Amino acid sequence: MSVLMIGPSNSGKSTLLKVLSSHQDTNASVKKTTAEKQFNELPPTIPTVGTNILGINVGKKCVVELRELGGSMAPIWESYYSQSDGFIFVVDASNTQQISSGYAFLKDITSDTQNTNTPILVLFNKIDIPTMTNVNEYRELMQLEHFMKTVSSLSYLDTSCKDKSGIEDVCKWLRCLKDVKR
Ligand SMILES: Nc1nc2c(ncn2[C@@H]2O[C@H](COP(=O)(O)OP(=O)(O)OP(=O)(O)O)[C@@H](O)[C@H]2O)c(=O)[nH]1
Ligand SMILES: [Mg+2]
Repeated sequence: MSVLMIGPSNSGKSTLLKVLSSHQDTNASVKKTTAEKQFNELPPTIPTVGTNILGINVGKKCVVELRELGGSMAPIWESYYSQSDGFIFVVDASNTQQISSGYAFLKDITSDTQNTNTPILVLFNKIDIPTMTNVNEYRELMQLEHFMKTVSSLSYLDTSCKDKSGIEDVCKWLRCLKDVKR
């Protein structure tokens, strides 16, 4: 199974991949460094030109391949839609300047008929950063309610790669994906 991870540049997709990878290792009893444990350090990343891929074990003999495409590659995201069994769409909830591009990208994804039955998880990331606009207002401005009414397979979570909130719920969503009939 393959999940496409897309969203505006700098929203935290590569970071999330690394966090999910280490979350998986932690569950497999690989020891975390003291810095990781004590300071909630973010793993280093650079803007993605091309793709990053991570395999996540979601059950016996079942691996989900998570494929990140950088925000700068938005013009070609579409060419990966047909190979995808799910989408994780990441926005930076601390950056109100991303609301309109987030809305426009999500509209493109949901209005493409190839994606009608494909589950979409929208992540409001970086909720550890204090902002003037809270995450509920951000959702309203992005018209998420409208998307949820029109696309039944769309859900959302609030996440932080820094303090790891929501990360286990992302893993749960990935585990449930294998049971979804498309
Ligand atoms: N505070 C905070 N910073 C984050 C979080 N997630 C990512 N970042 C930071 O956001 C910046 C961009 O992260 P990336 O993961 O490279 O962003 P990206 O979405 O992969 O960007 P592109 O590949 O260019 O599309 C980095 O400085 C990260 O450390 C988070 O949850 N909280
Ligand atoms: Mg990236």
